[in-house]
Amino acid sequence: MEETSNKVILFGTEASPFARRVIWALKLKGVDYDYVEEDLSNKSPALLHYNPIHKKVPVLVHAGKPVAESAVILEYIEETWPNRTPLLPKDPYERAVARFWIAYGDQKGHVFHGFLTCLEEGKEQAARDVLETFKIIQDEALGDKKFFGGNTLGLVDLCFGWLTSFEQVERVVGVRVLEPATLPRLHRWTRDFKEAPGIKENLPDMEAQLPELESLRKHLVSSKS
Ligand SMILES: N[C@@H](CCC(=O)N[C@@H](CS)C(=O)NCC(=O)O)C(=O)O
Repeated sequence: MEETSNKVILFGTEASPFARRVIWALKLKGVDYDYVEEDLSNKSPALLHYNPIHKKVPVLVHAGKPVAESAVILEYIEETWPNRTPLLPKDPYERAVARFWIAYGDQKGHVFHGFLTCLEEGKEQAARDVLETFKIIQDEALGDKKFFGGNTLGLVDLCFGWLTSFEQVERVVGVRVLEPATLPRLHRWTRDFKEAPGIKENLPDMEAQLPELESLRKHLVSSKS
């Protein structure tokens, strides 16, 4: 029965930036879905069944069929519900540019991970590396536009949406990087993004995640040294 219905189910966690992108896309598109909050220390049989390769969230199940990997899920959502709040430009070249920046952000995951897990002596270098990446995102991807695609939100914004929680990461690490003085346009974008309809009502409660983020940093740092 479930296999043939058009039911949409999302497996995620509150703190996952990858799952959050998908939540925002579904909300902006007005797609009804059931949400399953996973415990990543005790993954459900359903998650392991639907994502046997990576065993990670998010997974979107539509009409009984699973789609994994957040960037792939976003494209699937855009192609399945193209007319409800388009999230990719119509022009093929502009679509290619959007895909380039989504891939760029994901390829730079190690820089952000390096910041979260830096040891005391590596803090300055880790902060410089993040700043350099943020500058590229600000100057080359965002430019003078309000959002990455222009005046309205798109998939690139959703993929960089986790930057709105970077302040909590900075607090846990003890260094500030994304500040108005150094990155004025990217900082302004984080404020506009947080205020945008569809996003504002669906932001993660990152203050509540602070203790978890603290212990994640401690765990990652201790397994490094
Ligand atoms: N490339 C994946 C990354 C997903 C990912 O790293 N998910 C994390 C949570 S933020 C996870 O499920 N981790 C569980 C694990 O690694 O076992 C995507 O874009 O969906």
